[in-house]
Amino acid sequence: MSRMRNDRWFDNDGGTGMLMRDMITLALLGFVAMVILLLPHINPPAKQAKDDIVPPGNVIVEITWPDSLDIDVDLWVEAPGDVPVGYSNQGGVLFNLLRDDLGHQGDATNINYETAYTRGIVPGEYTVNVHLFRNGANTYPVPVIVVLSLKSSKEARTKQILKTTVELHETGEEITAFRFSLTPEGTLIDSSVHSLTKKLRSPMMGNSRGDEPN
Ligand SMILES: [Ca+2]
Ligand SMILES: [Ca+2]
Repeated sequence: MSRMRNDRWFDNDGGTGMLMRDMITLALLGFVAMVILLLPHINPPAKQAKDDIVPPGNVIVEITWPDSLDIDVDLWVEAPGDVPVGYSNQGGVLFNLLRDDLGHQGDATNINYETAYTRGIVPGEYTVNVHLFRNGANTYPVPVIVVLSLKSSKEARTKQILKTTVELHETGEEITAFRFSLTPEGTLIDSSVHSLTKKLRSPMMGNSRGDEPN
């Protein structure tokens, strides 16, 4: 009788089975704890990669010119029914200029880059101009690469649709890089693209940052 009670309450293998169960339980708890600790780190890389490819804006215009040159080029854009947007008027109804790049002045890096973008798309004709404000490098001509990208809806991917290079030959020169029309759905009308000159800067602006005529 006494032997039966012992068999009931105590392992017959001298405690080895209980030890194994404890070790397995501890291993499982350790594994679960490790998974819980790692969970926050599993998804962010994919999410971050997705965020990285979504620039702001729906109609995006970018200009670049040689980083090595201390030259102040200006981007001027005009949306349908809106006022021209450039260094002296950096926000319209549709377009915003992100920053007036002054060449090497006031830059933390030597990048020479200006960008303007819309919030939303309205149908009609858009104009993109570049203007040579100051040439501290005294090097001519100044090549300026102009790129137009479109993001036709919140869900759509941003696509580069136009690219050209224009050359500026003197201070004060303003060149129309391209004019183009978009449909209400935000689609480029291929036959609408041309570069007939349309001045966007006011003739009264002169060539000073204070918008005073020379
Ligand atoms: Ca500029
Ligand atoms: Ca710069």
